[in-house]
Amino acid sequence: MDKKMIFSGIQPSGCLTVANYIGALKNWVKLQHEYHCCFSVVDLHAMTVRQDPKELRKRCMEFLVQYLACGIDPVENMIFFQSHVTTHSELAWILNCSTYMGELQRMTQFKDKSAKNEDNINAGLFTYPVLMAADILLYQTDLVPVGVDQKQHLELARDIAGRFNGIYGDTFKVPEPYIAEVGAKIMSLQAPEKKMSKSDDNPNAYIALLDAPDVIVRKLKRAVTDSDSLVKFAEGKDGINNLLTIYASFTGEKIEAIEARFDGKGYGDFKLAVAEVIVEGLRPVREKYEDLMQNKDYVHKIYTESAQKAQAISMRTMKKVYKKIGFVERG
Ligand code: ATP
Ligand code: LTN
Repeated sequence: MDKKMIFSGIQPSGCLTVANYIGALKNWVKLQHEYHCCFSVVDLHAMTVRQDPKELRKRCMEFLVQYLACGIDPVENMIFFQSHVTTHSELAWILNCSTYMGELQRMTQFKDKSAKNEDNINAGLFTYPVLMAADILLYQTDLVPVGVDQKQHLELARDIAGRFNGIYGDTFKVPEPYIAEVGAKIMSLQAPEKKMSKSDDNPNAYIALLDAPDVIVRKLKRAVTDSDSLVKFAEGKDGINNLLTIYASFTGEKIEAIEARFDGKGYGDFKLAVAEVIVEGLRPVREKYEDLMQNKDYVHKIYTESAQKAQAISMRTMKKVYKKIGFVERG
């Protein structure tokens, strides 16, 4: 039987962090052999906030290379830039006409991002989840591995698919989220009641995948914790809970086992140990990244061939959609 389908993407804003790694990339790597996967650098989504063109182009490439450096296998999976596959924008328009303003007004990411970008609350920021629905539905996706912050967008994608299918007949597969039990919401190192975000203005709030080991140690030492000294997962200890979660995600250990190991030790020792598991966990990523950045032809081949495949696969859905809604068939 054919493998089931996965689609996921990350927008090229800021720099990839351990939160993106734990919440998304690590799960992509885990699921990539069991499923047929599309992993995209969703550059069209990045346009919803102002970008410097030169910077954006550079960052898009760095993101794609980091996907590969994390261990995504480009032979078995498709890895491409969203803008290279024209069907994403095409389907987004159609789905825009099947989505209600009220649904989009409820999206918490829209509310958060409009508060942060008061001078640029553009229509794209508002319809962002519709483009995300198009990304997913184009490939008849079964499963979408994301962090918990994307759950609401995914529910909207399911609603849009269900509504469209109800009106026009079976067209889209209704996708399921894949949200890991541990690490679905990694918190900021500086304000642990807020999620870690890759475009945080304060670089001490996150660990970037490409941070040097001494930078990782320094950021961990500065991480905000609490005033007692127990390394224990508990209510009111957001900072320590977060560090325990990061440690557990990198080592695969249970939280209780980590607590037992650090019983009687202070936060200083624990923070250094967290830094060490991150440094070791990211070492192969950093090394592979450096290597791939020297190999631009190889990377070019991967994203070009992947985009061609993705265009062909998604075109099948597009044809079906145009037929169902009553457009005249292309000659
Ligand atoms: P930005 O700050 O630029 O909005 P972000 O850090 O929120 O970015 P996204 O591009 O929105 O990152 O998300 C990429 C993927 O990483 C998504 O699957 C998202 O759910 C996941 N993710 C983002 N932040 C976290 C987090 N703090 N913990 C776990 N997963 C996360
Ligand atoms: N909105 C997502 C990025 C994204 C995405 C997708 C994730 C765009 N299209 C399709 C999964 C599937 C975010 O993380 N901000």
